[in-house]
Amino acid sequence: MPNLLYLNTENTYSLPSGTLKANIDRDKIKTSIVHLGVTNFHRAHQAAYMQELIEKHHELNFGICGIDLLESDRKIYNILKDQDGLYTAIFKNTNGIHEYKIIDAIVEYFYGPENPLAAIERMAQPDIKIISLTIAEDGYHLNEITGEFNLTHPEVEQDILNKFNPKTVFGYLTQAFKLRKNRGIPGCTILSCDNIKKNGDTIKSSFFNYVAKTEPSLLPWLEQNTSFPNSMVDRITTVTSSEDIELLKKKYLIYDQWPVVCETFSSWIIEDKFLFDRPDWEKAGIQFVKNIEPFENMKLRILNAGHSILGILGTLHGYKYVHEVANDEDFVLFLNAFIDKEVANNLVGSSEQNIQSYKREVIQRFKNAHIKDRLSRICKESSSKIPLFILPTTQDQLAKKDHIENSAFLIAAWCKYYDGEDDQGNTYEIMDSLSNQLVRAAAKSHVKPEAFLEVSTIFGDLHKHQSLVDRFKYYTTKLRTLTIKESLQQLSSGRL
Ligand code: CS2
Repeated sequence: MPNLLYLNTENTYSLPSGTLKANIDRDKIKTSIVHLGVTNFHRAHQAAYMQELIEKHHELNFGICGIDLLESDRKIYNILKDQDGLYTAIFKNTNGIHEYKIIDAIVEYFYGPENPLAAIERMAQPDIKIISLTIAEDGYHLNEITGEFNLTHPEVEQDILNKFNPKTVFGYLTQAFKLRKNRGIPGCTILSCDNIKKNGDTIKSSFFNYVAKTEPSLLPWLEQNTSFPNSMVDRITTVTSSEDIELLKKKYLIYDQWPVVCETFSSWIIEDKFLFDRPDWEKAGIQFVKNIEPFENMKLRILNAGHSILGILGTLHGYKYVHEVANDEDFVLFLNAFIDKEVANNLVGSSEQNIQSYKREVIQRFKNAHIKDRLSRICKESSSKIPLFILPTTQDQLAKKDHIENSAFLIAAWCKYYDGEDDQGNTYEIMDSLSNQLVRAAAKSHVKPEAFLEVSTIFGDLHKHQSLVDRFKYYTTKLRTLTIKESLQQLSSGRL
């Protein structure tokens, strides 16, 4: 291929003007945000919002310093270092129209596993006003049943022993804030951007629990010098494929080693309780509210739950992508029924009209064939997702002695998912840190169906609700004799 440009600052000067790269003097961007966990989602969401402020409103005071904490982040760290923090965001809408933009917002980057003290030192510098994070559901080390911080998680225990070589976000935060306090530097805002209910309150409680155990004398200062807004984040961001990399080479002659691919839709709603300055995010369409609960409940219980439902049921059929399942009426009927009969009456603070229009919009977004969102991405770490996205609905319904058929069917389907074979006779990979336990429970359920519901780290005491157990047992047995499509068809026509 002729004259390929490797993406880095110098080479962007050779790009024809008016194409992907805005005309910005990156040296003028000052860092004020540290972001922990430079995931695809962060690159497509928060960094893209910052890009808009930089490009359209000349906001140069809130550049991002990305810090990766996991061994598995080595690849993105190396690439960002190589590309001077630059990467391309590819926005794909439902009509197949793609927009491309080189994102300048990440101006510094550190890699914790290589040099934890350098990362901690950067977090402790006075120019940092916000520490935001996307560490995924399992990064919070919550006990799935109680929702409390799990101080006995092996990584947490390891951090308690090795303060200066932490692995968890809590170990890093503790050391950074200790430095800030000792040096007389003010604290800052910690902004969780993960799909967790009350994500700000959750990170605060986990962090403070960790500090109470490791550095109790720091707690009173932290109480005064930190703030943890809750937020709701939303943009479907897929796993980048080699075709996307090739597309950029072909269309723009750019070699970007890891572009990010997402839908055009984006939303971010935050509680406005920042300790010091924050960017004028309103200018980029971010909404600030007093109470996040109605927004986050709707997002987690409709969109994320909907994803998990299509992910599990679709995988059982043999589909590979979200849009394939979302365009199959048998599956969409089930999703609609779950939302209408079980989710909707637990969404306190949202009108029926809002719920219905949000649901329709979400299903439309799922139908986007151009982003090619893989079911394997959705099903990855389901053991952290189902307890956050689906089971709260089941619990609410049980408490009200209301409809639980769809929950019971879905949990039964999730059990069958761990058999590892789809209805076309193909096997699929199960990527879950609890897969050993869940595969074993699913195997047992062939003889004793309720064995799956008895995995208490996931289901708590759900196995004590006889109405759920009965329906779960019934569906588990049926699902093992019928295909998922047959089961869904029989369920919707009242024959199951
Ligand atoms: C998905 C989310 O991981 C999942 O299961 O539901 O990543 C989803 O795509 C985002 O939350 C969309 O905002």
